[in-house]
Amino acid sequence: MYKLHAFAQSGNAYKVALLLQALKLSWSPVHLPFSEFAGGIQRSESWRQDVNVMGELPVLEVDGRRLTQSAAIMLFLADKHGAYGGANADERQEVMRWLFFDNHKFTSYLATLRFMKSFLPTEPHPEVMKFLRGRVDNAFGIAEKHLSTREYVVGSQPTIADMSMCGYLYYPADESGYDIARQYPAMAAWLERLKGLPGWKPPYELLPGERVAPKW
Ligand SMILES: N[C@@H](CCC(=O)N[C@@H](CS)C(=O)NCC(=O)O)C(=O)O
Repeated sequence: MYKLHAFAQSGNAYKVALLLQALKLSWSPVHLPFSEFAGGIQRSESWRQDVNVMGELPVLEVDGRRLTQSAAIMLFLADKHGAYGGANADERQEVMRWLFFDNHKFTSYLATLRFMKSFLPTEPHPEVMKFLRGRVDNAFGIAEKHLSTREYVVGSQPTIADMSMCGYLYYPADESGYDIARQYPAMAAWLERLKGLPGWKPPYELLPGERVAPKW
């Protein structure tokens, strides 16, 4: 039985939950309430010592170990269960390439922008938001072009690269300000295809915790 430390607002935790579902594994969430996360509990010395020295979710508990970093967790699960890691060595290399792109450029700017727009206690500075939108537009443009000629990010079947890149894309449009269905048709079609993954559910149904109305 896997235990996933998570809350519904965490797209990074959602990535791992999607893979656990797709692999049809038995798992249960360990809920960190979003109010505690927003209050910064993950930055405390005790939380870092007890849960994750990097001060982040997701954390996956398995066989007495605590695995962290969604991409590393997904690579571990794909290897262990022999699925979604790419059909051969070339695809595996491509999966890694897109995972790194996702973590550095695709998820990170989008997640930061969404967090600032929806959850910051004080109104974010317009210039900061403009900068982040520029970075997101750039990353989305790359994904849109890539997906306009193919069904999945790597190869002809879904992989963990898809599950990583879609992690923040099923949240309601008002949380990030991006309406993907309207603005990015190839990405929108790809997101519809990924709903066919075994056990797929949107984040607020798959992970524990309530929606919080966007603040800004
Ligand atoms: N690269 C990490 C990013 C994890 C991450 O940033 N998680 C957020 C929650 S979605 C977090 O715990 N942030 C804590 C903080 O920045 O203080 C991953 O993919 O697991």
